Amino acid sequence: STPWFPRKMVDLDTFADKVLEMGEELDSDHPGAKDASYRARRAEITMIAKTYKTGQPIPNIDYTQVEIETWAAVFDKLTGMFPTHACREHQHVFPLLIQNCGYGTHAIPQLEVVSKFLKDCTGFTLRPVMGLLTSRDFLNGLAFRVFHSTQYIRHHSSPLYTPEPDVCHELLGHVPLFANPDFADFSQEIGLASLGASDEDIERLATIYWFTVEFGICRQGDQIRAYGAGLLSSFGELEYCLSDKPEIRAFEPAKVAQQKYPITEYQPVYFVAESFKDAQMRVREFANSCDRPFSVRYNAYTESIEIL
Ligand code: H2B
Ligand code: FE
Repeated sequence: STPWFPRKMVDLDTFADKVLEMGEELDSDHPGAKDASYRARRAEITMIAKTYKTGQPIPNIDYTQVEIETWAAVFDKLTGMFPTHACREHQHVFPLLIQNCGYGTHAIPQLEVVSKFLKDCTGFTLRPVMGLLTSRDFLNGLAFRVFHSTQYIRHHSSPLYTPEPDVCHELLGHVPLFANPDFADFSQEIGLASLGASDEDIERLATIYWFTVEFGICRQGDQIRAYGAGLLSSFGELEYCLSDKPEIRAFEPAKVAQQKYPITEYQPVYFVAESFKDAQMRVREFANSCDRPFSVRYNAYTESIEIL
């Protein structure tokens, strides 16, 4: 039988309190685990995600000076590398985010402003989330052009490290790409394939997501550049991924889906996309090979899924 899946945008409201780990408690190896005031601050911020409902504006956060300094440290390091390491789509959008969304060293951009900007560019919107969702829930959101975004920031003790997504990762890594129409189509394609998919197919799609949206690299003329958010938000791995150390293979979804990967170390293997359009067509082909007794289409007028 087909697993339940969201049919309407409002169905995403049911994901809010289904977070995996680190929603409210932190792992013992998290840099903020022993800092009671950090944990209290997080609880305050994740409250927004816990009670958020479709269609509401995302409340702004009054970020503290310490939080802004953490952001500034990450922002400075990464923006210094973007011109030589980020793909052209990321570089095209970044100045627009500075102009329109308050990107800069002196403030952490607000999700509501960024969400409105993305909506104008590609129809993508952000939804605040308390922590990690299951792969199924997270990918299902993409079918609606909804990206679940954390709103809290990493612990100030190690600004260049985080074991989980935080606003730096979302805003500097993911957001610029979701403003690109081809990348938005590509991401939604993975989301649509995940609706009602078997657990095995969810695992395969999550692996494809990992090697593209998180750790993807792409060919750009005679160069290779990063487009994955895990790379674009990691000072160390952004340098490493374009060095001669890792292995680089062509992006073929059926093969990518089988690839094992570490989550706490740099990736030993990356897959290079020829373009987002090409990657989207390949994922669509892959999705057609998955066993699902129906196909789906997103109706943007009604914000709902049609079953074909
Ligand atoms: N949840 C959240 N909140 N952010 C993510 O980036 C994320 C997630 N990634 N759940 C998912 C899992 C990803 O690793 C794949 C789809 O499993
Ligand atoms: Fe991410």
